[in-house]
Amino acid sequence: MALIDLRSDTVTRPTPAMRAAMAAAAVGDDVYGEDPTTRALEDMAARLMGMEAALFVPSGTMGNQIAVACHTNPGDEVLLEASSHILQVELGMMARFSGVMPHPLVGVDGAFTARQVEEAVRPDVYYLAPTGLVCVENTHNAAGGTVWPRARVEAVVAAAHACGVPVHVDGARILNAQAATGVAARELLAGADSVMFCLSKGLGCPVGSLLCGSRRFVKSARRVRKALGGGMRQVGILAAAGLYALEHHVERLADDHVNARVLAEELGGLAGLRISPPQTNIVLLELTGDVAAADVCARLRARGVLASPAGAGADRRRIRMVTHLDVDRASVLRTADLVAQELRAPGV
Ligand code: TLP
Repeated sequence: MALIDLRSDTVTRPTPAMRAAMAAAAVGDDVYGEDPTTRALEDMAARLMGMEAALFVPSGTMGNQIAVACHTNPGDEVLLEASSHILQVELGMMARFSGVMPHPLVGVDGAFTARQVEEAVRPDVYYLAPTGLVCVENTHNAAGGTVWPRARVEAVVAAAHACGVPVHVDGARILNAQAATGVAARELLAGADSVMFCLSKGLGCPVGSLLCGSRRFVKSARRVRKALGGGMRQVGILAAAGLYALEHHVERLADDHVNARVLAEELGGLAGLRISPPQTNIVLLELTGDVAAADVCARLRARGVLASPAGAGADRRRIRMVTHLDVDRASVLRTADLVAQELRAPGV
């Protein structure tokens, strides 16, 4: 039985053409700055994001945490959305590694407002922790792959900058936001100071993310990456996958969005399920009956479909399904069919 893996867009495997590009990559020692393929990827990423420079990092988590470390001083507060990846799924590393304190803002569909930023930034009073950074997550994972409208990012950036506070964008899936809106990623950043985006999600690479910002920022980011043990040597093998993906896998992200919409539409009428139309490639299924997400996921697994329970608590009622390169229309239709069967099954 061929598995349909909808747990995440991180599960993609490199295509034969991507593997061929990796095998053919020119390499050198990147810690000496001598890996031409990595240089080419970093240049391309910086151009794509409208930034001066970029740094190849092993993961989105490392990219985000380096950004937090470079933008802040220990003791600072960081304004970020309450269910954001940096706060919820990065092991509390902002506190442990950078010594900063999260100041969560509750957003709607993962987006907070400029007003919330203005109200949360600490005044310059000697006994208050200074606000060191604002983080925006676009698309917002836990909210269901929702897109921050450009105007909202622009207003948040303006509010932060008016207080002298930089803005970092966790753009793990910013190219999905680009595909969904038709607005270039560099425009969606709306003057933010740094962005991290992932190659190993919808773009289908085996490893890697890019952290982009000013030349000065990337210079300090490179030092922090090395301090974390993230200096890599003949990493052009991986960078070649990134170059290949940026050339061949960006446009097709729109296909994943169509598949996500089809999945949501097919499931739409089912009793016991509530679904909002997905904006990008993440579909959140909310179970309205008495059944736990883990039970439904276990039943689906037995029938060859992998999906993840989402949200907080042991009796979670939400299931996340993510479309990607390795999921075609037929798989999505089969999934919808199996979910319908399982929700109608006795005991559900
Ligand atoms: N997200 C993963 C899991 O960690 C939840 C997933 O399957 O969606 N920012 C955002 C918005 C992310 O969704 C992720 C990964 C990261 C950062 C971290 O990237 P990695 O996994 O490369 O460290």
